[in-house]
Amino acid sequence: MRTIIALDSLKSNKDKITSLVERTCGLVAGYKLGWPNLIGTSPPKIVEAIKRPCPEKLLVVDLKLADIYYTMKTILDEFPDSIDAVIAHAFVGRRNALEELKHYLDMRDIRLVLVASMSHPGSKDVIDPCKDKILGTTRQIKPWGVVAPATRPENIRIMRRELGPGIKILSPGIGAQGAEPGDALRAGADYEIIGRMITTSPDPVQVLNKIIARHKSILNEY
Ligand code: O7M
Repeated sequence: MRTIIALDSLKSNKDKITSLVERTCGLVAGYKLGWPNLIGTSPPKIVEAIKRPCPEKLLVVDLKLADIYYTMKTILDEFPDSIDAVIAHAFVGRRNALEELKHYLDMRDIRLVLVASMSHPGSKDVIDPCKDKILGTTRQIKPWGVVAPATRPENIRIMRRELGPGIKILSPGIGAQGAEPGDALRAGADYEIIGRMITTSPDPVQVLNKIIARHKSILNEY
């Protein structure tokens, strides 16, 4: 299972989230919860809406943290230990930020994922030109994973080559943003983060089955 469903379009509607999770739990690697799901509710409630029906799959909390350590920790203290991974921006750097964040998450047995490159064209303006510094910071922090875009598979190839096989690559940009399911896996990603293509479909299970068939055929090629 290589798909992580981004739940954004369901906002903080716990019934809709639980219903989608119940139908798709056996077909995915996990779920990604973001700010659109958290506004107007409390973190434990929305986490429970996913973890109760599907406790064994990854729950990635995408806060795109980009702050001093104290503030990042204060936000994360609101989340239960049942979350599996947290996403932060790599560009905040190590000292009084990612180093302490990694230590804090290690203590809670929660994995860290750093944003290394983004799927939208604006990533080329500021983030991508800092690639070498982002890679250097990533090597020092040793997160569980990084985010790199399916819309620019060459960036996934660079991350895989530079970071080696030990770091997971999570890749968004499929469907609504233009890349095809399997594009990121073919470039070396471990997981594809897919949102609207699944969550706004009248038949999410059928869409997922097609994605799984595509993933299988691509993984068989390699
Ligand atoms: O498939 P979509 O476009 O409906 O959703 C994509 C999800 O991936 C959505 O939750 C975005 O916030 C997220 N995302 C990107 O689209 N681009 C990025 O560069 C990074 C992310 C992301 O998940 O960062 C952690």
